[in-house]
Amino acid sequence: MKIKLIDIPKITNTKGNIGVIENDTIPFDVKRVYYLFDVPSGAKRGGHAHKKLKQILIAISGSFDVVLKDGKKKEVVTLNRPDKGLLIENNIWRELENFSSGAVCLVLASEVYDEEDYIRSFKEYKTFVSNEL
Ligand code: T46
Repeated sequence: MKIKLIDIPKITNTKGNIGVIENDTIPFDVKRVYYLFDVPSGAKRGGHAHKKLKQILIAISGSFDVVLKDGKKKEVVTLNRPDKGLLIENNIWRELENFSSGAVCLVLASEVYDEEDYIRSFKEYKTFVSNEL
């Protein structure tokens, strides 16, 4: 599985930095932005795949691990920098865990929220991707 980390352009300054995301920074048009915050210690998020949705995850603050599965392989990516975005394509299973205290996960999404786009059972996901191949 190819892990795609996107460099988010930044404007650095001794008074603090600015990260800037514009149309050409990411490979899709953003239709929704949401963020995970106040995640309790030990909590796990995700545990699903999307049929169509693509997303970029950014650790705006703190850190967390993203476990990615494509039905064959598993990869773990630690996000801990606000200038790196992890691209998660459609049809990829994801789990988020090991959130640090105060971690904030910003998500840029290619689609509006649609529960019909979720595959929330790993068994169903395995069947779905094997039919896609
Ligand atoms: C993902 C990871 C990183 C909405 O109504 N609108 C929204 O835009 C979102 C994201 C969620 N919801 C509702 C759906 C559920 O009733 O909020 C509830 C919790 O959602 P979920 O269990 O999907 O949350 P996470 O943190 O496990 O997953 C979310 C995204 O849903 C998912 O696409 O990749 O963050």
